[in-house]
Amino acid sequence: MSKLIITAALVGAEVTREQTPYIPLTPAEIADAAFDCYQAGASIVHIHVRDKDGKATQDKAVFAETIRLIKEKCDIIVQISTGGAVTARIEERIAPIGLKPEMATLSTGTVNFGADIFLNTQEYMEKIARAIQENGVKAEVEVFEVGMIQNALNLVKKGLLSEPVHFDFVMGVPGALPGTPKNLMHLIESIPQNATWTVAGIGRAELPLAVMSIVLGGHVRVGFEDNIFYSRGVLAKSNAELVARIVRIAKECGREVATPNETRRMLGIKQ
Ligand code: KMH
Ligand code: ZN
Repeated sequence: MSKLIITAALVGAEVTREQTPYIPLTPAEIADAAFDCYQAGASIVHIHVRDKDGKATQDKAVFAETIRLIKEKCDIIVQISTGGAVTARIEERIAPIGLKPEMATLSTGTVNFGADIFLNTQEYMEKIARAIQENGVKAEVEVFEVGMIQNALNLVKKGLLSEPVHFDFVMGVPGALPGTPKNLMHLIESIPQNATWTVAGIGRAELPLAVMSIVLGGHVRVGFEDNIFYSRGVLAKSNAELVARIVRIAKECGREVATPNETRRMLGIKQ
């Protein structure tokens, strides 16, 4: 089995200080959290950024500052969100790809997102995929529903997405695919043989799906974007605490954890 790639989704667009006082919001806080996760064993950070009021923004300058502060501390791979918040316009979502981060997300379909709609029309998907390709960035395809796999493969056929494709199965978003073992097996069986995959279980689905992925040869995403609890009713004190638990479980299962450079080689990322 390959080494385990751990992604820390540090902040997201939706989680608030009222929900957890531990969420990093400013560029400096996000960079500190990234460094702590790097030391704990994460090789990728998936980042969103917030404005001065703590609201989600796709402001390129805030992304630039955050990436600069992270890179000052460590060589963890930075993956920027092109999803942003459900309210973000397509131009705003695309803007930070111009910073040429090592990775960026690409959501390949529209989905209910709690009480909202996360809109990813064919036009949006193609615009984001093209920007990712033109900037030499490695895409991580965000899959919230099974049909999104086919949409991604259609982008491959159109020459807008390179193979091997790296998928992130985001499972358990209210209104979308539930985070069950059976659903995860179906997603794994639905992607091409040469693809790589990671799983981001939302809320209480985070830990069981991560454990499944460790033993099945997939990769794992944890962090406050997806889940703020360490155990039932107990808030995690940091993103790194969630990463450290995955490292311990992986080691117990005999799965080694990948460094950032090993992850770059596995995903074909040019530094
Ligand atoms: N915040 C969600 C609406 C991504 O980062 O690419 C979208 C999201 C996906 O988080
Ligand atoms: Zn995200």
